[in-house]
Amino acid sequence: MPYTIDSARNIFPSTLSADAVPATTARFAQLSVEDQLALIWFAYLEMGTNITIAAPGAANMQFAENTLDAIKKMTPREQSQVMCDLANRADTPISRTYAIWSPNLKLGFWYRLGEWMEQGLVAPIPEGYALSANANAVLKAIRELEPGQQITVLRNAVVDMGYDTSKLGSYTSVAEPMVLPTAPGERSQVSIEGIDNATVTAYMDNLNANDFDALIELFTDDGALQPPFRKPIVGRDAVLRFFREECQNLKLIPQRGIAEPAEDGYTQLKITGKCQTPWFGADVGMNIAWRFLLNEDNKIFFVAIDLLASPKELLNLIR
Ligand code: ECH
Ligand code: GLY
Ligand code: GLY
Repeated sequence: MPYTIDSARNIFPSTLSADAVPATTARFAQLSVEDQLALIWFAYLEMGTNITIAAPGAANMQFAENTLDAIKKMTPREQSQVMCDLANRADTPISRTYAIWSPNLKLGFWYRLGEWMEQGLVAPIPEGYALSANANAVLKAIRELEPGQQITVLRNAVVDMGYDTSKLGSYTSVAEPMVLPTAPGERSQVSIEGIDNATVTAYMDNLNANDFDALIELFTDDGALQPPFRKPIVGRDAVLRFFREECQNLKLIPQRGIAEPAEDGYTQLKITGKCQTPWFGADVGMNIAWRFLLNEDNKIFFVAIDLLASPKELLNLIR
Protein backbone atom coordinates (compact mmCIF):
# COMPACT_ATOMS: atom_id res chain seq x y z
CA MET A 1 0.00 0.00 0.00
CA PRO A 2 1.48 3.41 -0.88
CA TYR A 3 2.19 5.86 1.90
CA THR A 4 -0.29 8.49 3.01
CA ILE A 5 0.59 11.53 5.11
CA ASP A 6 -1.08 9.79 8.04
CA SER A 7 0.98 6.61 7.73
CA ALA A 8 4.15 8.63 7.10
CA ARG A 9 3.69 10.35 10.47
CA ASN A 10 4.46 7.03 12.17
CA ILE A 11 7.94 6.42 10.81
CA PHE A 12 10.53 5.94 13.57
CA PRO A 13 7.83 5.54 16.24
CA SER A 14 10.36 5.15 19.06
CA THR A 15 11.25 8.87 18.77
CA LEU A 16 10.46 10.50 22.12
CA SER A 17 9.31 14.08 21.75
CA ALA A 18 9.07 16.56 24.61
CA ASP A 19 5.52 15.79 25.78
CA ALA A 20 6.12 18.10 28.73
CA VAL A 21 5.68 21.04 26.32
CA PRO A 22 2.05 20.39 25.24
CA ALA A 23 1.26 19.21 28.78
CA THR A 24 2.56 22.45 30.30
CA THR A 25 0.90 24.55 27.58
CA ALA A 26 -2.45 22.90 28.35
CA ARG A 27 -2.10 23.57 32.09
CA PHE A 28 -1.12 27.17 31.36
CA ALA A 29 -4.23 27.64 29.20
CA GLN A 30 -6.45 26.71 32.17
CA LEU A 31 -5.20 29.65 34.27
CA SER A 32 -6.92 33.02 34.56
CA VAL A 33 -5.56 35.60 32.11
CA GLU A 34 -4.16 37.68 34.99
CA ASP A 35 -2.23 34.63 36.17
CA GLN A 36 -1.14 33.85 32.62
CA LEU A 37 0.33 37.29 32.04
CA ALA A 38 2.00 37.44 35.45
CA LEU A 39 3.39 33.93 35.07
CA ILE A 40 4.96 34.77 31.70
CA TRP A 41 6.40 37.93 33.20
CA PHE A 42 8.06 35.98 36.03
CA ALA A 43 9.23 33.17 33.73
CA TYR A 44 10.61 35.68 31.22
CA LEU A 45 12.54 37.59 33.90
CA GLU A 46 14.00 34.39 35.35
CA MET A 47 15.04 33.09 31.94
CA GLY A 48 16.68 36.41 31.16
CA THR A 49 19.26 35.79 33.87
CA ASN A 50 20.65 32.80 31.92
CA ILE A 51 19.97 33.52 28.27
CA THR A 52 19.93 36.67 26.18
CA ILE A 53 17.11 37.49 23.81
CA ALA A 54 17.94 39.43 20.65
CA ALA A 55 15.95 42.60 20.02
CA PRO A 56 13.78 42.37 16.93
CA GLY A 57 15.07 44.49 14.06
CA ALA A 58 13.14 47.71 13.30
CA ALA A 59 12.31 46.52 9.78
CA ASN A 60 10.84 43.32 11.20
CA MET A 61 8.50 45.27 13.45
CA GLN A 62 7.08 47.76 10.93
CA PHE A 63 3.66 46.09 10.72
CA ALA A 64 3.19 46.21 14.49
CA GLU A 65 4.29 49.82 15.05
CA ASN A 66 0.84 51.42 14.73
CA THR A 67 -0.63 49.04 17.26
CA LEU A 68 2.30 49.52 19.63
CA ASP A 69 2.04 53.32 19.37
CA ALA A 70 -1.69 53.18 20.05
CA ILE A 71 -1.11 51.08 23.17
CA LYS A 72 1.63 53.41 24.41
CA LYS A 73 -0.81 56.34 24.30
CA MET A 74 -3.48 54.56 26.37
CA THR A 75 -4.07 54.93 30.09
CA PRO A 76 -2.47 52.21 32.25
CA ARG A 77 -5.91 50.73 32.83
CA GLU A 78 -6.58 50.48 29.10
CA GLN A 79 -3.14 48.99 28.55
CA SER A 80 -3.80 46.23 31.06
CA GLN A 81 -7.15 45.64 29.41
CA VAL A 82 -5.53 45.19 25.97
CA MET A 83 -3.14 42.59 27.39
CA CYS A 84 -5.98 40.72 29.09
CA ASP A 85 -8.06 40.87 25.89
CA LEU A 86 -5.20 39.33 23.93
CA ALA A 87 -4.76 36.53 26.47
CA ASN A 88 -8.55 36.05 26.56
CA ARG A 89 -8.72 35.88 22.77
CA ALA A 90 -11.46 38.52 23.01
CA ASP A 91 -13.07 40.00 19.90
CA THR A 92 -11.50 43.48 19.85
CA PRO A 93 -9.82 45.40 17.01
CA ILE A 94 -6.34 44.88 18.50
CA SER A 95 -6.99 41.18 19.11
CA ARG A 96 -8.05 40.81 15.48
CA THR A 97 -4.99 42.67 14.20
CA TYR A 98 -2.70 40.56 16.39
CA ALA A 99 -4.34 37.30 15.35
CA ILE A 100 -3.12 37.46 11.76
CA TRP A 101 0.49 38.36 12.59
CA SER A 102 3.25 35.79 12.07
CA PRO A 103 4.71 34.22 15.24
CA ASN A 104 7.81 36.42 15.08
CA LEU A 105 5.72 39.57 14.80
CA LYS A 106 3.70 38.50 17.84
CA LEU A 107 6.90 37.75 19.77
CA GLY A 108 8.42 41.09 18.75
CA PHE A 109 5.28 42.91 19.84
CA TRP A 110 5.50 41.40 23.34
CA TYR A 111 9.24 41.96 23.45
CA ARG A 112 8.59 45.69 22.99
CA LEU A 113 5.75 45.75 25.51
CA GLY A 114 8.04 43.96 27.98
CA GLU A 115 10.70 46.65 27.50
CA TRP A 116 8.12 49.37 28.01
CA MET A 117 6.75 47.65 31.10
CA GLU A 118 10.26 47.58 32.58
CA GLN A 119 10.75 51.25 31.72
CA GLY A 120 7.42 52.23 33.25
CA LEU A 121 5.98 53.37 29.89
CA VAL A 122 3.30 50.70 29.86
CA ALA A 123 1.27 49.29 32.75
CA PRO A 124 3.43 46.68 34.55
CA ILE A 125 2.35 43.45 36.17
CA PRO A 126 1.42 44.77 39.65
CA GLU A 127 4.42 44.53 41.95
CA GLY A 128 3.98 41.67 44.39
CA TYR A 129 1.24 40.08 42.26
CA ALA A 130 0.53 36.76 43.98
CA LEU A 131 0.15 33.86 41.58
CA SER A 132 -2.57 31.34 42.39
CA ALA A 133 -1.44 27.93 43.64
CA ASN A 134 -2.09 26.42 40.18
CA ALA A 135 -0.13 29.14 38.44
CA ASN A 136 2.75 28.60 40.85
CA ALA A 137 2.71 24.90 40.02
CA VAL A 138 2.84 25.67 36.28
CA LEU A 139 5.71 28.12 36.81
CA LYS A 140 7.56 25.41 38.73
CA ALA A 141 6.95 22.95 35.89
CA ILE A 142 8.38 25.47 33.41
CA ARG A 143 11.48 25.99 35.58
CA GLU A 144 12.18 22.26 35.40
CA LEU A 145 12.15 22.14 31.58
CA GLU A 146 15.24 22.40 29.40
CA PRO A 147 15.77 25.89 27.92
CA GLY A 148 14.66 24.76 24.43
CA GLN A 149 11.41 23.48 25.92
CA GLN A 150 10.94 26.61 28.05
CA ILE A 151 11.14 28.94 25.06
CA THR A 152 8.74 26.66 23.16
CA VAL A 153 6.15 26.96 25.94
CA LEU A 154 6.57 30.75 25.92
CA ARG A 155 6.29 30.89 22.14
CA ASN A 156 3.14 28.75 22.22
CA ALA A 157 1.57 31.08 24.78
CA VAL A 158 2.26 34.11 22.59
CA VAL A 159 1.16 32.44 19.35
CA ASP A 160 -2.12 31.28 20.91
CA MET A 161 -3.15 34.78 22.01
CA GLY A 162 -5.43 37.05 19.99
CA TYR A 163 -8.77 36.48 18.32
CA ASP A 164 -9.39 32.98 16.96
CA THR A 165 -8.39 33.07 13.27
CA SER A 166 -10.75 30.20 12.50
CA LYS A 167 -13.58 32.68 13.18
CA LEU A 168 -12.18 35.27 10.77
CA GLY A 169 -13.16 33.81 7.42
CA SER A 170 -10.51 34.37 4.77
CA TYR A 171 -7.57 36.55 5.68
CA THR A 172 -3.98 37.17 4.62
CA SER A 173 -1.42 36.83 7.36
CA VAL A 174 1.09 39.60 8.05
CA ALA A 175 4.75 38.68 8.46
CA GLU A 176 8.12 40.38 8.70
CA PRO A 177 9.76 41.19 5.33
CA MET A 178 11.77 38.51 3.55
CA VAL A 179 15.54 38.49 3.82
CA LEU A 180 17.58 37.66 0.73
CA PRO A 181 19.01 34.17 0.48
CA THR A 182 22.67 33.93 1.49
CA ALA A 183 25.01 34.47 -1.48
CA PRO A 184 26.23 31.18 -3.02
CA GLY A 185 29.86 31.67 -1.96
CA GLU A 186 28.91 32.38 1.67
CA ARG A 187 26.73 29.37 2.40
CA SER A 188 27.55 26.83 5.05
CA GLN A 189 27.37 23.12 4.31
CA VAL A 190 26.30 20.56 6.84
CA SER A 191 27.88 17.16 7.16
CA ILE A 192 25.89 14.48 8.91
CA GLU A 193 27.52 11.39 10.38
CA GLY A 194 26.00 8.25 8.81
CA ILE A 195 24.08 10.15 6.10
CA ASP A 196 25.02 10.54 2.47
CA ASN A 197 21.81 11.79 0.91
CA ALA A 198 21.78 14.79 -1.41
CA THR A 199 18.16 15.74 -0.64
CA VAL A 200 18.66 15.81 3.11
CA THR A 201 21.87 17.83 2.98
CA ALA A 202 20.29 20.23 0.45
CA TYR A 203 17.28 20.60 2.80
CA MET A 204 19.54 21.66 5.67
CA ASP A 205 21.80 23.90 3.55
CA ASN A 206 18.92 25.67 1.76
CA LEU A 207 17.04 26.28 5.01
CA ASN A 208 20.22 27.65 6.62
CA ALA A 209 20.68 29.95 3.59
CA ASN A 210 17.03 31.19 3.66
CA ASP A 211 16.77 29.86 0.08
CA PHE A 212 13.15 28.81 0.29
CA ASP A 213 12.60 28.66 -3.50
CA ALA A 214 15.33 26.05 -3.83
CA LEU A 215 14.17 24.32 -0.66
CA ILE A 216 10.59 23.80 -1.85
CA GLU A 217 11.86 22.15 -5.05
CA LEU A 218 13.00 19.24 -2.87
CA PHE A 219 9.37 18.41 -1.99
CA THR A 220 6.81 16.42 -3.97
CA ASP A 221 3.73 18.42 -5.04
CA ASP A 222 1.66 16.77 -2.31
CA GLY A 223 4.56 16.73 0.18
CA ALA A 224 4.11 17.71 3.82
CA LEU A 225 6.07 19.17 6.70
CA GLN A 226 5.10 18.64 10.33
CA PRO A 227 6.54 21.25 12.74
CA PRO A 228 6.95 20.34 16.43
CA PHE A 229 3.59 19.74 18.20
CA ARG A 230 1.60 20.66 15.10
CA LYS A 231 -0.36 18.90 12.39
CA PRO A 232 1.31 18.41 9.01
CA ILE A 233 1.30 21.35 6.60
CA VAL A 234 0.37 19.74 3.30
CA GLY A 235 1.24 20.73 -0.26
CA ARG A 236 4.00 22.84 -1.76
CA ASP A 237 2.11 26.15 -1.61
CA ALA A 238 1.33 25.85 2.07
CA VAL A 239 4.81 24.58 2.98
CA LEU A 240 6.46 27.43 1.04
CA ARG A 241 4.27 29.97 2.82
CA PHE A 242 5.28 28.43 6.15
CA PHE A 243 8.98 28.68 5.24
CA ARG A 244 8.62 32.34 4.28
CA GLU A 245 6.58 33.31 7.32
CA GLU A 246 8.15 31.25 10.08
CA CYS A 247 11.57 29.95 9.08
CA GLN A 248 13.86 32.90 8.40
CA ASN A 249 17.30 32.90 9.98
CA LEU A 250 17.05 29.54 11.69
CA LYS A 251 20.26 27.60 12.21
CA LEU A 252 20.04 23.85 11.72
CA ILE A 253 22.94 21.83 13.09
CA PRO A 254 22.23 18.19 12.22
CA GLN A 255 24.73 15.80 13.77
CA ARG A 256 24.05 12.16 12.88
CA GLY A 257 21.45 9.91 11.35
CA ILE A 258 20.39 6.66 9.75
CA ALA A 259 18.86 5.89 6.38
CA GLU A 260 17.04 2.73 5.45
CA PRO A 261 14.83 1.45 2.65
CA ALA A 262 11.07 1.65 3.20
CA GLU A 263 8.10 0.32 1.18
CA ASP A 264 7.51 1.10 -2.52
CA GLY A 265 11.09 2.20 -3.14
CA TYR A 266 10.82 4.95 -0.55
CA THR A 267 13.66 5.76 1.87
CA GLN A 268 13.20 6.74 5.50
CA LEU A 269 15.84 8.73 7.34
CA LYS A 270 16.11 9.97 10.88
CA ILE A 271 18.56 12.74 11.68
CA THR A 272 19.21 14.22 15.12
CA GLY A 273 20.98 17.41 16.08
CA LYS A 274 20.42 20.97 17.21
CA CYS A 275 18.45 23.95 16.01
CA GLN A 276 18.86 27.60 16.99
CA THR A 277 16.28 30.38 16.66
CA PRO A 278 17.38 33.93 15.77
CA TRP A 279 15.84 35.08 19.06
CA PHE A 280 18.39 33.30 21.25
CA GLY A 281 21.16 32.20 18.87
CA ALA A 282 23.72 29.84 20.38
CA ASP A 283 22.35 30.52 23.90
CA VAL A 284 19.62 27.92 23.30
CA GLY A 285 20.32 24.78 21.30
CA MET A 286 17.10 22.86 20.87
CA ASN A 287 17.44 19.07 20.61
CA ILE A 288 15.74 18.11 17.36
CA ALA A 289 14.93 15.07 15.23
CA TRP A 290 14.07 15.23 11.56
CA ARG A 291 12.16 12.18 10.28
CA PHE A 292 12.20 12.16 6.46
CA LEU A 293 10.29 9.95 4.05
CA LEU A 294 11.64 10.33 0.50
CA ASN A 295 10.02 8.88 -2.60
CA GLU A 296 11.78 6.83 -5.27
CA ASP A 297 12.94 10.07 -6.96
CA ASN A 298 14.52 11.22 -3.68
CA LYS A 299 11.85 13.95 -3.24
CA ILE A 300 10.49 14.76 0.20
CA PHE A 301 7.03 13.27 0.64
CA PHE A 302 7.06 13.93 4.37
CA VAL A 303 9.31 15.42 7.01
CA ALA A 304 8.50 15.72 10.71
CA ILE A 305 10.48 17.97 13.01
CA ASP A 306 10.34 16.90 16.65
CA LEU A 307 11.54 18.71 19.75
CA LEU A 308 13.15 15.84 21.67
CA ALA A 309 12.36 14.85 25.25
CA SER A 310 16.00 14.97 26.36
CA PRO A 311 19.57 15.14 25.02
CA LYS A 312 19.71 11.35 25.40
CA GLU A 313 17.24 11.13 22.49
CA LEU A 314 19.92 12.53 20.19
CA LEU A 315 21.45 9.05 20.23
CA ASN A 316 18.18 7.18 19.58
CA LEU A 317 18.59 6.21 15.95
CA ILE A 318 16.80 2.90 16.01
CA ARG A 319 13.63 2.10 14.16
C1 ECH B 1 5.81 39.72 28.93
C2 ECH B 1 4.74 39.64 30.05
C3 ECH B 1 3.35 39.70 29.50
C4 ECH B 1 3.06 38.56 28.56
C5 ECH B 1 4.17 38.32 27.60
C6 ECH B 1 5.45 38.84 27.75
C7 ECH B 1 6.52 38.67 26.73
C8 ECH B 1 7.05 37.48 26.37
C9 ECH B 1 8.08 37.34 25.34
C10 ECH B 1 8.46 36.06 24.98
C11 ECH B 1 9.39 35.73 23.93
C12 ECH B 1 9.59 34.42 23.61
C13 ECH B 1 10.40 33.97 22.45
C14 ECH B 1 10.40 32.64 22.14
C15 ECH B 1 11.00 32.07 20.97
C16 ECH B 1 10.96 30.75 20.73
C17 ECH B 1 11.44 30.17 19.53
C18 ECH B 1 11.38 28.83 19.24
C19 ECH B 1 11.80 28.40 17.95
C20 ECH B 1 11.81 27.10 17.52
C21 ECH B 1 12.14 26.78 16.22
C22 ECH B 1 12.28 25.49 15.74
C23 ECH B 1 12.46 25.31 14.33
C24 ECH B 1 12.29 24.12 13.70
C25 ECH B 1 12.18 23.91 12.28
C26 ECH B 1 13.12 23.10 11.65
C27 ECH B 1 12.97 22.68 10.28
O1 ECH B 1 13.75 21.88 9.74
C28 ECH B 1 11.79 23.15 9.48
C29 ECH B 1 11.22 24.42 10.02
C30 ECH B 1 10.96 24.39 11.52
C31 ECH B 1 7.13 39.26 29.54
C32 ECH B 1 5.96 41.17 28.46
C33 ECH B 1 3.81 37.43 26.43
C34 ECH B 1 8.72 38.55 24.76
C35 ECH B 1 11.13 34.99 21.63
C36 ECH B 1 10.88 27.82 20.23
C37 ECH B 1 12.19 24.30 16.61
C38 ECH B 1 14.32 22.59 12.36
C39 ECH B 1 9.79 23.49 11.83
C40 ECH B 1 10.59 25.82 11.91
N1 GLY C 1 15.35 38.96 16.92
C1 GLY C 1 14.94 37.83 16.15
C2 GLY C 1 13.99 38.10 15.02
O1 GLY C 1 13.56 39.22 14.80
O2 GLY C 1 13.63 37.18 14.33
N1 GLY D 1 9.90 28.98 14.14
C1 GLY D 1 10.82 30.00 13.87
C2 GLY D 1 11.19 30.90 15.04
O1 GLY D 1 10.37 31.19 15.88
O2 GLY D 1 12.30 31.32 15.14
